[in-house]
Amino acid sequence: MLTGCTPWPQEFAQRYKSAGYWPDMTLGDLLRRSADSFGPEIAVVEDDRRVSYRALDHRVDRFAAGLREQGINAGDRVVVHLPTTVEFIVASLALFRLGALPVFALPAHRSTEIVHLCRMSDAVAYLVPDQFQGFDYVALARVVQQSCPTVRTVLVSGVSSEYTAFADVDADPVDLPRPDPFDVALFLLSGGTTGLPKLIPRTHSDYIYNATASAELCGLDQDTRYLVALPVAHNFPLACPGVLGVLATGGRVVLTNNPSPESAFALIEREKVTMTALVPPLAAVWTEAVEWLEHDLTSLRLLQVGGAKLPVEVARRVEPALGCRLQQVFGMAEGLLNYTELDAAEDVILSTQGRPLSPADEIHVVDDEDKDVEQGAIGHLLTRGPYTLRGYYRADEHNKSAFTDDGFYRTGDLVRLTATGHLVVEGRVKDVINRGGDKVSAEEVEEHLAAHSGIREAAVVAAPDPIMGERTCAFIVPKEGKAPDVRTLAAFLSERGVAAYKAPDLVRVVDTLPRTGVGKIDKKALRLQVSES
Ligand code: OOB
Repeated sequence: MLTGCTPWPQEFAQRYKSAGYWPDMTLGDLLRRSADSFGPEIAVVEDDRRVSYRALDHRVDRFAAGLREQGINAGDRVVVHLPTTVEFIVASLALFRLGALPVFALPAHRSTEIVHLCRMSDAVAYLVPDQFQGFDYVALARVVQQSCPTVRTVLVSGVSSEYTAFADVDADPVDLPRPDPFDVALFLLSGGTTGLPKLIPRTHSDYIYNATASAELCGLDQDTRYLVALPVAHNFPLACPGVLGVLATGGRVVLTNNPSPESAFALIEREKVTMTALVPPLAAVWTEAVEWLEHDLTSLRLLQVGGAKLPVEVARRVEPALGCRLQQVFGMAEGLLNYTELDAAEDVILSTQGRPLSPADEIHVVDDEDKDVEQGAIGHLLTRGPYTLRGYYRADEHNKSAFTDDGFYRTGDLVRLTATGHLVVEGRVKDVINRGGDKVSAEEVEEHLAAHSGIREAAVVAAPDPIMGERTCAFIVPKEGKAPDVRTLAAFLSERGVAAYKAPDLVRVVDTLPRTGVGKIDKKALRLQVSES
């Protein structure tokens, strides 16, 4: 396995293979198999573009050959920073076929995050759009290349006079050595526990299982029309079952970068979309928008909601408003996925976050000493299984505390297990703010704030929010003079090249921060302060 990654112990690998969880297949093979079975069918729709399975397969072969001409080889890491487009799908599948490893960044990421990802992965290439939502990604690429000497190649989806455009990443298909299905195929980003995001290695085989087992559970078939409404580089729309699950089954993927009800409802009507995946704030907006928007949503059969806790009042509105079934999804880029079953009892669908996807998923709900709590009590969720990582990439020190000695991943989530074996998420211990599905590491934001000339000390906690679930609240001890406000801090973080969603939503100016007995900042006390006001 790729150095810097922790393989599953032999005995587990053997077991997962012989029990059929790990197919002897690469993500490149997966598309080839679908192209052979569903060739002329439409695989992907984006605006007026309709790409068949056969055409997608050809384009991926040509792009893979083109990447090789650009000097990108098997084992190389490539930071992929593309919005939800056909090009994202082509580039990713071509990298899989080549055996080069995409590192999937989110469109909102900026120089600080991208430089970190390039350095962590020693990326040799960086893939960007020319521009997206008013932001110049080519200018960003220049900055990234200056800071990361390993990044030899920048490829631009769209127009570029400076770098090679995707249209020129095109060569006659060549025979490429097949990557090892049991080796790492891609890197996802952790929601952040401490500081900057960690890289999560996923193998071809484990990720195929992730997508295809999810596809089966969600009842995907050739008639599925899946709307990608969340950024496609995120695990949820990518593989839960998402794009990869649909492409494995012969259904159709419909792409959009605009999940607003105005735009998405029109697409659902036009493309007869049967399912999609949303985060809770979007699900809430959609259920309200049906009151003023008149679109035919009768094709919609399933709405998946996950990424953050879905309030039960919103859950209740889904079926009557949108005329489709709700599925709660409690997942993580690290692996473990929990789904409510399509035929689960109503109270299970409304008030739990589902059950582990795989019979081979092992979970424990434990106390602070790692002892199992009584059935039904709240505890820390630990998990291991055929598609859950055994270690973050190049993070030996962090791995010591993120995993138990016997390889269970400490999710940082507080859960309880119901009598039916479903999980209810009750909170978390990791120092992360879950801003409607976007994860913000408190420590990361605190480090940026501490660099502001007007701030002596800062602590960041989650503030409850009726729409987002949580928002980011910064407690600030100012130096002499006027303390910076929300707008000043947003501008400051933006100047530092930090994604906009990490800027504090609220600022509280205080004289001192409360401390615990051992002198650490007392975040519990701070959380209490924000929730009481
Ligand atoms: C998904 O993945 P990540 O990696 O962005 O975030 C994982 C974390 C979980 O550990 C948990 O804290 C939170 O997000 N979370 C939920 C949740 N789904 C995720 N908390 C409460 N209720 C839920 N339904 O967020 C993700 C990955 C794959 C599928 C769906 C979501």
